[in-house]
Amino acid sequence: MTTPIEETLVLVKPDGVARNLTGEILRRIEAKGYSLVDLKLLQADRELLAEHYAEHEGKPFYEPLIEFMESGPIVAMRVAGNRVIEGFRVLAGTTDPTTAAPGSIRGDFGRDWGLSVQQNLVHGSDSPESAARELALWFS
Ligand code: RTP
Ligand code: MG
Repeated sequence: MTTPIEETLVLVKPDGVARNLTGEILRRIEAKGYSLVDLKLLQADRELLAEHYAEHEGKPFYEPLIEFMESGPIVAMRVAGNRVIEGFRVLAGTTDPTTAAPGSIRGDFGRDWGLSVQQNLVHGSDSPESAARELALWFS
């Protein structure tokens, strides 16, 4: 039985782009065997970010998160591979960089800036439904 190849949305957040980590993040994705299907550098506007983070509207970290995501360019990638949605989240590590496992992107490069945990370098879709929704949003 064959499993259909999945696609996920990966974002290198403004902190990752500013710290010149885009290449390192892409290297890890490719080294794992996933394929880059599409990529762009963009300045996200509030409308796009509000749609992207709609599930977090009303939470205390929502406004600072949107402001951070608007603060500089983002690299958006469409990445394909077998179980890539789950696999990229393992590559990324847990949300909080302080406790993310060494060997993961957030574990190896994430810093606690004392600003909650917004600046954690990357985003990856968390389910097939999120991936479909987010890919349509960022690569329409
Ligand atoms: P992401 O969506 O960015 O891949 O991260 P995630 O699934 O690991 O985390 P999620 O719960 O979806 O939160 C989205 C982003 O919001 C920021 N955040 N801040 N308590 C806080 O201050 C807090 N919690 C979450 C992070 O940037 C997180 O990645
Ligand atoms: Mg999430």
